[in-house]
Amino acid sequence: MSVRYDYREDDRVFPYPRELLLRLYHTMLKIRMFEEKIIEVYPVQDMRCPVHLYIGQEAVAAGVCVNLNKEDYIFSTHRNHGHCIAKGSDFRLMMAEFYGKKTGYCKGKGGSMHMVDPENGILGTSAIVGGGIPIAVGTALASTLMRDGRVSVAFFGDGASEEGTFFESLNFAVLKRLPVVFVCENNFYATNSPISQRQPDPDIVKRVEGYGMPCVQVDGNNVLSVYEEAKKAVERARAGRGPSFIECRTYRWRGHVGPEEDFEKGCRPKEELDEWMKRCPLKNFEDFIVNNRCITREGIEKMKEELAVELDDAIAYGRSAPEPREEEVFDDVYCEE
Ligand SMILES: Cc1ncc(C[n+]2csc(CCOP(=O)(O)OP(=O)(O)O)c2C)c(N)n1
Ligand SMILES: [Mg+2]
Repeated sequence: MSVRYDYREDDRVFPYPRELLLRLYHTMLKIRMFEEKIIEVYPVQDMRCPVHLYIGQEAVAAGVCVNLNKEDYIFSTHRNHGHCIAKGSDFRLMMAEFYGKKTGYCKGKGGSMHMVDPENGILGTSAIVGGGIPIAVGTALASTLMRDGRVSVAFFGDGASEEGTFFESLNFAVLKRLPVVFVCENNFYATNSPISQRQPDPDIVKRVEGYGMPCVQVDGNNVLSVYEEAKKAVERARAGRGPSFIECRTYRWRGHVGPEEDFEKGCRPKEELDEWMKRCPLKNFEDFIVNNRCITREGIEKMKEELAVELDDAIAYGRSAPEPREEEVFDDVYCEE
């Protein structure tokens, strides 16, 4: 990290305002508890869409999105819950979508992988690996032409950084100095393939450097490191100085898809997870803010209790919401006559 954050001044943990630290923590906690709730309810089998859980990666979504305005755009992937929550999506409407209900974000037609929440700048998340990256470049081009001052952020994984669209998007964004931030969450796996078996060099940032934009690799489990780099990138984009690339090194705790762990199936070594769990983005940051007297442990417990109530309410809402009707199946579907 380039800045120190180890002492206090009044209500700041130098140089950060207390309010910012609490907001970052609260966002990560929301994401963690949302995913844990899905793990709890999923075995009942009334939530039928596939879910790709974000536990372990919370610091990336929280650290980036705190720098964005409601109007700014984000694009995400099959693993999108954290990004949507950090950008402001509503628990109830997310859960209703996951239960396939009419009041969900896509009227029950998208499920977890295909979230759309335009009010919060989420024009779409795509399960097509790498699919969101050129679309973010497209909205950034639109923002430049319309001078609307918006920034676009593309979140994607290490696997997506191996798609052709990724490289084409980087080139065009640099060429046109577009207000876009590329955030690659390198969790070292694309489904069950480790990056060591896919790339001669696991540093994604090195492959991007030649495109001529600021590129940085950060500890994706340290929310303040992510925050600092994202802040610079967003400011740069907003000032019309072009795109940036951030590689966030992190790790997903659950299997690629579904609520279970995948170690017993032989997908990855358990020791690897154990190492990453010691670097839990939430727990470590919680200790940091408590030790710096931003909040007490009781204050944290209160936050957790409030979120637990909200999540129970969202599950009840999702379960009891009306089903879409059969005659609505082609509504909002665009096709040539
Ligand atoms: C174009 C395309 N190719 C393959 C797939 C199948 N697929 C779904 S997720 C995934 C892995 C993606 O890995 P990564 O980008 O690292 O994201 P992560 O799951 O680690 O978050 C693959 C290959 C797909 N959905 N789309
Ligand atoms: Mg990955």
